[in-house]
Amino acid sequence: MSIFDRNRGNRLLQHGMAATGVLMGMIAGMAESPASPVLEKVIRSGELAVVIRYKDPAAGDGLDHAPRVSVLLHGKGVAKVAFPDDVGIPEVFTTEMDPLNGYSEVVVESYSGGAHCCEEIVVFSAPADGVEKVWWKVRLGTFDGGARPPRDLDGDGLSEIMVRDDAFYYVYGCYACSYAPPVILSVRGGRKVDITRRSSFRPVLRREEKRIASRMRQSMTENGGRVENGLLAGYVALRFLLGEGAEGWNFMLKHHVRELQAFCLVTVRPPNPGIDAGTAQ
Ligand SMILES: [Ca+2]
Repeated sequence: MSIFDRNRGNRLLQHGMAATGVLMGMIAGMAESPASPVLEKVIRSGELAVVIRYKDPAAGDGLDHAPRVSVLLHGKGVAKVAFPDDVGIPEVFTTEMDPLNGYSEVVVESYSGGAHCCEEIVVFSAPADGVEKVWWKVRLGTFDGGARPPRDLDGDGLSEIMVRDDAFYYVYGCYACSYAPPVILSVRGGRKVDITRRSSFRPVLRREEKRIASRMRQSMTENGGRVENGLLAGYVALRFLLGEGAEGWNFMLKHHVRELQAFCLVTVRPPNPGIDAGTAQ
């Protein structure tokens, strides 16, 4: 080994020892870091109290603690849920969704972090036949995007939650060039119900139709009179929801892009045996 190599070797050794020292210091520091406190937020609504327990997401161990939500009626616990895979503070809404019991529903929404997915939505609902019983925990599912506060979409005094049919993303086109039709959800008697097709929501679907029609006109301008297939698929589904599936299907036949758009697609299971599915790239 030359003098240069020996010096270089000594420098590397010194750097290595220094780095090891820093690493050991970091480990010691981590070991000495006190656990961050579990924080508590209480939301009161009439006879209900909703307790949210979480850690500050910015704390060193903030992501190691599953956020938890408990519902108390007259001070007694009637429902609880934990989100072991999620981060941050769950959002809570109390609102009337199911007219068959005497209490507001408690809607809890928790986010997993990451792009697009997932917002998990859980609804707690009182059984109609007993005020002190354990409440039903109705899982509406996990959805693309952020929180969706429940709203009364048809003016009947009951709130609904509008999500999107995420199955339409990445199947016929990339995320940004796809349209996912709406799904309007509620709860009845402890069960999740899809009430999108109710006549009272037709104005909501018509507004959606106008919105997607505008996007499709822009797509036709950019694609020589053709509409991106990711938009068309959701549009056809929306027309089916309106009871106008044949019209939507015929529009698709006239305007779809003939060539396979393989960018960012995913493999999907065919809805019926014997029908070919799209292919992933
Ligand atoms: Ca309503």
